[in-house]
Amino acid sequence: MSALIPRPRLRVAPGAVHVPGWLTLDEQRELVVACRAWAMGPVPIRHTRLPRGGVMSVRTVCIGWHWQPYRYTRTADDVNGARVAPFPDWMVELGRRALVAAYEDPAAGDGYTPDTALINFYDGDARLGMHQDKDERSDAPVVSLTIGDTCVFRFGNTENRNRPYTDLELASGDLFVFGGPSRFAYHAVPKVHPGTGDPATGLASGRLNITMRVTGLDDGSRGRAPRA
Ligand SMILES: O=C(O)CCC(=O)C(=O)O
Repeated sequence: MSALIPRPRLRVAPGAVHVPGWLTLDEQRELVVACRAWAMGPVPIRHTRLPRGGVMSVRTVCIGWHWQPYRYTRTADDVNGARVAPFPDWMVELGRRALVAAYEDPAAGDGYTPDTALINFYDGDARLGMHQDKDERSDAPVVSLTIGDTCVFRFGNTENRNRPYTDLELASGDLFVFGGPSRFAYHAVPKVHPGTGDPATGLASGRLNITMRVTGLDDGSRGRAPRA
């Protein structure tokens, strides 16, 4: 008989915390249903085109605000011009609960109001290179949720794409939060392990990742703006 090896909660760097198995199976199922609907529209999930002509291997759909390199807009001008689906209140609540769990502080979620989420789908070959999440005007934490296949998640430093970095595995139901001194750390997904997810989540294959963020934008704002 095989025993499940418990995976401990890990503070990877100041402000960066991995909480394994945070989402229940029911929560994962509900998120899969919601993400599947968002992937259909009003803006369909797509491979993001990069300014130099490359195409990302990950497929992405956004809610709240649409991200394209390297700005947020309400309408998906690089896809079909439609306004993205609104960011639901239940997801704001989920984001707040995530901060409480990650920082083990009942007040950690107070005032946290994420207004965008990038929903990434990785098939077995998809990867994401080292990058910073820096198109937001806010330094509020990023809340990242994994459903489906396990991946290698590389969490680096705030200076450059190189070492030092830590490689860890994010499995279905895991939460990863990066805020505070780690908010602008470089990070990447160099590998997904196909076939490691549990189809009971509703995801037969691949990896779903949801990153909630605070853009710091309002409807009067467009494009990249310097952080305060
Ligand atoms: O898939 C992940 O775990 C990371 C996603 C990410 O880095 C991003 O959307 O910017």
